Amino acid sequence: MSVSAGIVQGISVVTTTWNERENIEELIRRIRTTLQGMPHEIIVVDDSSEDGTIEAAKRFADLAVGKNREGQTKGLLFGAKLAKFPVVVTIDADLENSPELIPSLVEKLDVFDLVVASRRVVPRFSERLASKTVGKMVGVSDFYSNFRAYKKETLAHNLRGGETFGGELLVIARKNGFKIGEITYEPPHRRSKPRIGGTIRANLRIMVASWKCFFIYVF
Ligand SMILES: Nc1nc2c(ncn2[C@@H]2O[C@H](COP(=O)(O)OP(=O)(O)OP(=O)(O)O)[C@@H](O)[C@H]2O)c(=O)[nH]1
Ligand SMILES: [Mg+2]
Repeated sequence: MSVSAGIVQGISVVTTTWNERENIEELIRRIRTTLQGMPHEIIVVDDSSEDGTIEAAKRFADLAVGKNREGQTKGLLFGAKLAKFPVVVTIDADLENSPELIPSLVEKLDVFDLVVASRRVVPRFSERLASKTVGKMVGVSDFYSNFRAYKKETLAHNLRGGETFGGELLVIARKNGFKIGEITYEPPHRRSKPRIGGTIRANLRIMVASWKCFFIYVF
């Protein structure tokens, strides 16, 4: 991995889970293979999954913590606060974010404070709308991609909106003047049953989240 040693003394990879037992072992194995030779830790924040995700995570992760279900934003922040390295990578647990891209993401922290891995095609209507509005404001084409590398100091200490898809972390970093960059990637096929809800429910929830993010950005 050709990341300058000054920036990367180690990487804390944080994932949040809700019923991801079938994916967590493979996710962790692929992260470890990608980061072998580089100091790293893997932190799983589980929102009270009913399928035994936490037990599986405890076997493979460096740290696996369970808590009440509060959504991805709070989960990622909760995990980031436990991180021991100065670089925090956040990644979905559903294998739609290829762990093999972590080095390319982290490399860009040479230039930026926060780097987003944006999908080349954003699937949902509500996500495309968000990317054209709040996404434009913060400068990323995939506003709700939580496959990101953060310098630890860019992570918000206090949340304001109660938004649950990770958008607020991006907005607060931008408001605090941090430089945000992106890489783009071709994601694998999406699974048929996303944990955040079916088409109508997910689109509605995402649109509400986008309004919250817009207001947080403006006020
Ligand atoms: N902490 C926490 N994580 C969640 C919750 N809901 C989903 N997640 C996790 O967030 C990640 C993304 O969830 P998905 O349901 O795949 O949502 P998505 O990636 O926006 O949707 P798709 O693109 O259709 O996969 C996965 O790692 C989930 O396990 C939740 O309520 N709390
Ligand atoms: Mg997903």
